[in-house]
Amino acid sequence: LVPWFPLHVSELDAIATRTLDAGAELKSDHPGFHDATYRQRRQMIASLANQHKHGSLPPLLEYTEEEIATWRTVYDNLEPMTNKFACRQYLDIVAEMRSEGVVTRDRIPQQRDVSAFLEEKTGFTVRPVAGLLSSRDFLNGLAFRTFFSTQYMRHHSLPLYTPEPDLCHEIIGHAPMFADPDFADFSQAIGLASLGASEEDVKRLATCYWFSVEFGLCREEGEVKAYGAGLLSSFGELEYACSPTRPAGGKLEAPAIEAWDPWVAAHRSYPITEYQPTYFCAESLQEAKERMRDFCEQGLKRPFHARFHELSQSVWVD
Ligand code: H2B
Ligand code: FE
Repeated sequence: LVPWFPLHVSELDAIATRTLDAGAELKSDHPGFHDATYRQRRQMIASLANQHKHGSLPPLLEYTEEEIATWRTVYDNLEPMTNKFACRQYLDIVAEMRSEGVVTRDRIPQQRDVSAFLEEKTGFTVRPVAGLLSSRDFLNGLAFRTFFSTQYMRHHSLPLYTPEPDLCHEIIGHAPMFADPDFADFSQAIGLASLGASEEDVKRLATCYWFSVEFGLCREEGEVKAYGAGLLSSFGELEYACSPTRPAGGKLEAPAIEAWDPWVAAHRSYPITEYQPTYFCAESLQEAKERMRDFCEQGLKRPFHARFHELSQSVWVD
Protein backbone atom coordinates (compact mmCIF):
# COMPACT_ATOMS: atom_id res chain seq x y z
CA LEU A 1 0.00 0.00 0.00
CA VAL A 2 2.85 2.37 0.76
CA PRO A 3 4.65 3.20 -2.53
CA TRP A 4 8.32 2.21 -2.79
CA PHE A 5 10.76 4.87 -1.68
CA PRO A 6 14.54 5.16 -1.33
CA LEU A 7 16.07 4.44 2.09
CA HIS A 8 19.66 5.25 1.19
CA VAL A 9 21.06 8.12 -0.84
CA SER A 10 22.55 5.69 -3.39
CA GLU A 11 19.01 4.51 -4.20
CA LEU A 12 18.38 7.90 -5.78
CA ASP A 13 20.14 6.38 -8.81
CA ALA A 14 16.92 4.46 -9.40
CA ILE A 15 14.82 7.59 -9.73
CA ALA A 16 17.31 10.05 -11.28
CA THR A 17 16.73 8.74 -14.80
CA ARG A 18 12.93 8.62 -14.62
CA THR A 19 12.50 11.97 -16.35
CA LEU A 20 9.03 12.73 -17.63
CA ASP A 21 10.02 13.71 -21.18
CA ALA A 22 13.22 11.69 -21.72
CA GLY A 23 14.97 14.85 -20.60
CA ALA A 24 15.67 16.34 -23.99
CA GLU A 25 12.44 16.02 -25.99
CA LEU A 26 11.46 19.59 -26.82
CA LYS A 27 7.85 20.61 -27.34
CA SER A 28 6.98 22.34 -30.60
CA ASP A 29 6.74 25.75 -28.90
CA HIS A 30 10.17 25.44 -27.28
CA PRO A 31 12.51 28.22 -28.48
CA GLY A 32 15.08 25.61 -29.52
CA PHE A 33 12.65 23.30 -31.31
CA HIS A 34 13.89 24.11 -34.83
CA ASP A 35 17.57 24.32 -33.90
CA ALA A 36 19.23 20.98 -34.70
CA THR A 37 22.52 21.96 -33.05
CA TYR A 38 20.75 22.89 -29.85
CA ARG A 39 18.78 19.64 -29.82
CA GLN A 40 21.93 17.63 -30.29
CA ARG A 41 23.59 19.49 -27.44
CA ARG A 42 20.61 18.77 -25.21
CA GLN A 43 20.79 15.07 -26.08
CA MET A 44 24.47 14.97 -25.21
CA ILE A 45 23.98 16.66 -21.85
CA ALA A 46 20.95 14.47 -21.10
CA SER A 47 22.92 11.31 -21.75
CA LEU A 48 25.73 12.43 -19.44
CA ALA A 49 23.14 13.09 -16.71
CA ASN A 50 21.59 9.68 -17.26
CA GLN A 51 24.96 7.98 -16.88
CA HIS A 52 25.67 9.68 -13.57
CA LYS A 53 25.83 7.50 -10.46
CA HIS A 54 25.84 8.33 -6.77
CA GLY A 55 29.37 8.75 -5.47
CA SER A 56 30.85 10.32 -8.57
CA LEU A 57 31.22 14.00 -9.32
CA PRO A 58 28.76 15.69 -11.69
CA PRO A 59 30.27 15.72 -15.20
CA LEU A 60 32.40 18.68 -16.21
CA LEU A 61 30.90 20.44 -19.19
CA GLU A 62 32.79 22.58 -21.60
CA TYR A 63 30.31 25.30 -22.41
CA THR A 64 30.33 27.01 -25.81
CA GLU A 65 30.86 30.73 -26.40
CA GLU A 66 27.20 30.99 -27.30
CA GLU A 67 26.14 29.40 -24.00
CA ILE A 68 28.53 31.63 -22.06
CA ALA A 69 27.10 34.71 -23.79
CA THR A 70 23.60 33.66 -22.74
CA TRP A 71 24.82 33.14 -19.19
CA ARG A 72 26.30 36.66 -19.13
CA THR A 73 23.08 38.16 -20.41
CA VAL A 74 21.05 36.40 -17.74
CA TYR A 75 23.60 37.26 -15.05
CA ASP A 76 23.75 40.95 -15.99
CA ASN A 77 19.99 41.26 -16.07
CA LEU A 78 19.37 39.49 -12.79
CA GLU A 79 22.16 40.86 -10.65
CA PRO A 80 20.78 44.38 -10.16
CA MET A 81 17.32 42.95 -9.51
CA THR A 82 18.41 40.40 -6.92
CA ASN A 83 20.49 43.09 -5.22
CA LYS A 84 17.26 45.02 -4.73
CA PHE A 85 14.79 42.27 -4.01
CA ALA A 86 16.51 39.09 -2.78
CA CYS A 87 16.56 38.22 0.89
CA ARG A 88 19.69 38.87 2.93
CA GLN A 89 20.59 35.18 3.19
CA TYR A 90 20.63 34.85 -0.60
CA LEU A 91 22.77 37.93 -1.09
CA ASP A 92 25.28 36.95 1.60
CA ILE A 93 25.69 33.47 0.14
CA VAL A 94 25.99 34.71 -3.44
CA ALA A 95 28.69 37.16 -2.32
CA GLU A 96 30.58 34.25 -0.80
CA MET A 97 30.12 32.08 -3.89
CA ARG A 98 31.51 34.92 -5.99
CA SER A 99 34.49 35.51 -3.77
CA GLU A 100 35.30 31.80 -3.84
CA GLY A 101 35.02 31.78 -7.62
CA VAL A 102 32.10 29.31 -7.56
CA VAL A 103 29.83 31.79 -9.32
CA THR A 104 31.39 33.99 -11.96
CA ARG A 105 30.03 36.22 -14.68
CA ASP A 106 32.44 35.20 -17.40
CA ARG A 107 32.40 31.44 -16.92
CA ILE A 108 29.40 29.17 -16.41
CA PRO A 109 29.69 27.57 -12.97
CA GLN A 110 30.32 23.84 -12.94
CA GLN A 111 27.73 21.82 -11.06
CA ARG A 112 30.42 19.94 -9.12
CA ASP A 113 31.79 23.23 -7.74
CA VAL A 114 28.33 24.43 -6.72
CA SER A 115 27.70 21.06 -5.07
CA ALA A 116 30.99 21.13 -3.14
CA PHE A 117 30.23 24.64 -1.90
CA LEU A 118 26.80 23.65 -0.61
CA GLU A 119 28.01 20.40 0.88
CA GLU A 120 30.47 22.27 3.04
CA LYS A 121 27.72 24.62 4.26
CA THR A 122 24.72 22.40 4.94
CA GLY A 123 25.47 18.93 3.59
CA PHE A 124 23.24 19.55 0.57
CA THR A 125 24.59 18.21 -2.71
CA VAL A 126 23.56 18.71 -6.30
CA ARG A 127 23.29 15.83 -8.74
CA PRO A 128 22.63 15.98 -12.46
CA VAL A 129 19.28 15.16 -13.99
CA ALA A 130 18.30 15.20 -17.67
CA GLY A 131 14.99 17.00 -17.23
CA LEU A 132 11.81 17.13 -15.20
CA LEU A 133 11.11 14.40 -12.69
CA SER A 134 7.74 13.60 -11.18
CA SER A 135 6.97 15.57 -8.03
CA ARG A 136 7.39 12.43 -5.94
CA ASP A 137 10.80 11.54 -7.35
CA PHE A 138 12.04 15.11 -7.21
CA LEU A 139 10.89 15.64 -3.61
CA ASN A 140 12.27 12.25 -2.52
CA GLY A 141 15.74 13.59 -3.43
CA LEU A 142 15.34 16.47 -0.99
CA ALA A 143 14.86 13.96 1.84
CA PHE A 144 18.54 13.03 1.31
CA ARG A 145 19.63 16.65 1.02
CA THR A 146 20.02 16.09 -2.68
CA PHE A 147 18.95 18.62 -5.25
CA PHE A 148 18.37 17.24 -8.76
CA SER A 149 19.62 19.85 -11.14
CA THR A 150 19.83 20.34 -14.89
CA GLN A 151 23.10 21.32 -16.61
CA TYR A 152 21.91 22.57 -19.99
CA MET A 153 21.52 26.19 -21.03
CA ARG A 154 18.26 27.70 -22.27
CA HIS A 155 18.11 28.58 -25.98
CA HIS A 156 20.14 31.67 -26.93
CA SER A 157 17.29 33.21 -28.95
CA LEU A 158 15.38 34.11 -25.77
CA PRO A 159 17.93 34.58 -23.01
CA LEU A 160 15.44 35.88 -20.46
CA TYR A 161 12.94 33.09 -20.96
CA THR A 162 12.92 29.35 -20.41
CA PRO A 163 9.89 27.05 -20.41
CA GLU A 164 11.70 24.53 -18.18
CA PRO A 165 14.35 24.58 -15.47
CA ASP A 166 17.83 25.21 -16.95
CA LEU A 167 21.23 25.82 -15.39
CA CYS A 168 20.52 29.54 -14.90
CA HIS A 169 17.38 28.76 -12.91
CA GLU A 170 19.19 26.11 -10.86
CA ILE A 171 22.38 28.05 -10.16
CA ILE A 172 21.09 31.61 -9.82
CA GLY A 173 17.64 30.74 -8.51
CA HIS A 174 17.97 27.64 -6.36
CA ALA A 175 21.52 26.80 -5.40
CA PRO A 176 22.45 29.69 -3.08
CA MET A 177 19.48 29.15 -0.77
CA PHE A 178 20.52 25.55 -0.04
CA ALA A 179 23.56 26.97 1.76
CA ASP A 180 21.24 28.49 4.38
CA PRO A 181 20.61 26.05 7.26
CA ASP A 182 16.95 26.98 7.79
CA PHE A 183 16.15 26.77 4.11
CA ALA A 184 18.06 23.48 3.81
CA ASP A 185 16.07 22.00 6.70
CA PHE A 186 12.85 23.40 5.28
CA SER A 187 13.51 21.68 1.95
CA GLN A 188 14.49 18.42 3.59
CA ALA A 189 11.31 18.44 5.69
CA ILE A 190 9.23 18.49 2.49
CA GLY A 191 11.41 15.73 1.10
CA LEU A 192 11.11 13.47 4.15
CA ALA A 193 7.34 13.94 4.19
CA SER A 194 7.15 12.87 0.54
CA LEU A 195 8.71 9.42 1.14
CA GLY A 196 6.01 6.81 0.69
CA ALA A 197 3.31 9.52 0.82
CA SER A 198 -0.06 9.13 -0.89
CA GLU A 199 -0.63 10.82 -4.24
CA GLU A 200 -2.81 13.44 -2.53
CA ASP A 201 -0.14 14.23 0.03
CA VAL A 202 2.58 14.44 -2.65
CA LYS A 203 0.38 16.95 -4.43
CA ARG A 204 -0.03 19.00 -1.25
CA LEU A 205 3.73 18.96 -0.67
CA ALA A 206 4.46 19.90 -4.28
CA THR A 207 2.05 22.82 -3.93
CA CYS A 208 3.78 23.97 -0.73
CA TYR A 209 7.09 23.64 -2.60
CA TRP A 210 5.74 25.83 -5.38
CA PHE A 211 4.65 28.62 -3.01
CA SER A 212 7.89 28.52 -1.01
CA VAL A 213 10.97 27.07 -2.70
CA GLU A 214 9.85 28.50 -6.06
CA PHE A 215 7.85 31.63 -5.21
CA GLY A 216 8.38 32.27 -1.52
CA LEU A 217 8.71 35.73 -0.02
CA CYS A 218 9.98 36.65 3.38
CA ARG A 219 9.77 39.78 5.46
CA GLU A 220 12.91 41.70 6.25
CA GLU A 221 12.81 44.89 8.29
CA GLY A 222 9.33 45.63 7.05
CA GLU A 223 10.13 44.98 3.41
CA VAL A 224 9.12 42.03 1.30
CA LYS A 225 12.07 40.07 -0.10
CA ALA A 226 12.30 36.96 -2.24
CA TYR A 227 13.78 33.58 -1.37
CA GLY A 228 11.97 31.51 -4.03
CA ALA A 229 13.99 30.42 -7.06
CA GLY A 230 11.24 31.11 -9.58
CA LEU A 231 11.43 34.74 -8.50
CA LEU A 232 15.19 34.98 -8.05
CA SER A 233 15.71 33.75 -11.61
CA SER A 234 12.97 35.86 -13.21
CA PHE A 235 13.88 39.41 -13.89
CA GLY A 236 10.28 40.52 -14.48
CA GLU A 237 8.44 38.58 -11.83
CA LEU A 238 10.92 39.46 -9.09
CA GLU A 239 10.10 43.14 -9.39
CA TYR A 240 6.40 42.42 -9.82
CA ALA A 241 6.35 40.42 -6.58
CA CYS A 242 8.61 42.58 -4.43
CA SER A 243 8.30 46.14 -5.61
CA PRO A 244 5.99 48.22 -3.46
CA THR A 245 5.19 50.27 -6.57
CA ARG A 246 4.33 48.55 -9.84
CA PRO A 247 7.05 48.39 -12.50
CA ALA A 248 6.93 51.38 -14.84
CA GLY A 249 4.57 50.95 -17.76
CA GLY A 250 3.08 47.87 -16.21
CA LYS A 251 -0.59 47.25 -16.71
CA LEU A 252 -0.46 44.46 -14.20
CA GLU A 253 -2.36 44.54 -10.99
CA ALA A 254 -0.43 44.19 -7.79
CA PRO A 255 -0.32 40.60 -6.55
CA ALA A 256 -1.90 39.57 -3.26
CA ILE A 257 0.52 38.78 -0.46
CA GLU A 258 -0.62 36.41 2.28
CA ALA A 259 1.11 35.15 5.39
CA TRP A 260 2.98 31.84 4.81
CA ASP A 261 0.74 29.08 5.99
CA PRO A 262 1.27 25.62 4.52
CA TRP A 263 -2.24 24.55 5.53
CA VAL A 264 -3.62 27.23 3.22
CA ALA A 265 -0.92 27.08 0.54
CA ALA A 266 -1.21 23.30 0.15
CA HIS A 267 -4.73 23.68 -1.27
CA ARG A 268 -4.22 26.67 -3.55
CA SER A 269 -4.23 26.31 -7.30
CA TYR A 270 -1.79 28.36 -9.32
CA PRO A 271 -0.95 29.29 -12.92
CA ILE A 272 2.39 28.01 -14.25
CA THR A 273 2.86 30.17 -17.34
CA GLU A 274 1.91 33.58 -15.92
CA TYR A 275 2.98 35.68 -13.00
CA GLN A 276 1.46 34.44 -9.75
CA PRO A 277 -1.66 36.25 -8.52
CA THR A 278 -0.77 35.41 -4.90
CA TYR A 279 2.48 35.00 -3.00
CA PHE A 280 3.00 33.72 0.52
CA CYS A 281 5.29 35.74 2.74
CA ALA A 282 6.98 34.26 5.82
CA GLU A 283 8.10 36.32 8.81
CA SER A 284 11.52 34.66 8.54
CA LEU A 285 13.05 31.55 7.01
CA GLN A 286 13.10 30.01 10.44
CA GLU A 287 9.37 30.59 10.84
CA ALA A 288 8.78 29.23 7.33
CA LYS A 289 10.63 26.06 8.33
CA GLU A 290 8.80 25.62 11.62
CA ARG A 291 5.39 25.98 9.99
CA MET A 292 6.37 23.56 7.27
CA ARG A 293 7.53 21.01 9.82
CA ASP A 294 4.27 21.34 11.75
CA PHE A 295 2.30 20.77 8.58
CA CYS A 296 4.40 17.73 7.63
CA GLU A 297 3.86 16.23 11.08
CA GLN A 298 0.20 17.07 11.56
CA GLY A 299 -1.29 17.93 8.19
CA LEU A 300 -0.60 14.73 6.27
CA LYS A 301 -2.02 11.24 6.48
CA ARG A 302 1.05 9.02 6.33
CA PRO A 303 1.01 6.41 9.13
CA PHE A 304 4.77 6.51 9.82
CA HIS A 305 7.51 9.01 10.45
CA ALA A 306 10.73 9.23 8.42
CA ARG A 307 13.95 10.68 9.74
CA PHE A 308 17.32 11.16 8.13
CA HIS A 309 20.47 9.76 9.67
CA GLU A 310 23.21 11.99 8.40
CA LEU A 311 26.30 9.86 8.97
CA SER A 312 24.90 6.90 7.07
CA GLN A 313 22.98 9.07 4.57
CA SER A 314 19.98 6.87 5.17
CA VAL A 315 16.38 7.23 6.22
CA TRP A 316 14.90 5.52 9.24
CA VAL A 317 11.22 4.85 9.51
CA ASP A 318 9.28 4.59 12.75
N1 H2B B 1 12.21 18.08 -11.78
C1 H2B B 1 13.36 18.72 -12.00
N2 H2B B 1 14.34 18.14 -12.70
N3 H2B B 1 13.55 19.96 -11.52
C2 H2B B 1 12.62 20.59 -10.80
O1 H2B B 1 12.86 21.73 -10.37
C3 H2B B 1 11.40 19.93 -10.55
C4 H2B B 1 11.21 18.63 -11.09
N4 H2B B 1 10.44 20.45 -9.81
N5 H2B B 1 10.04 17.99 -10.93
C5 H2B B 1 9.38 19.67 -9.27
C6 H2B B 1 8.91 18.64 -10.26
C7 H2B B 1 8.35 20.63 -8.72
O2 H2B B 1 7.66 21.28 -9.73
C8 H2B B 1 7.34 20.06 -7.71
C9 H2B B 1 7.93 19.31 -6.59
O3 H2B B 1 6.35 19.35 -8.37
FE1 FE C 1 12.86 25.35 -9.75
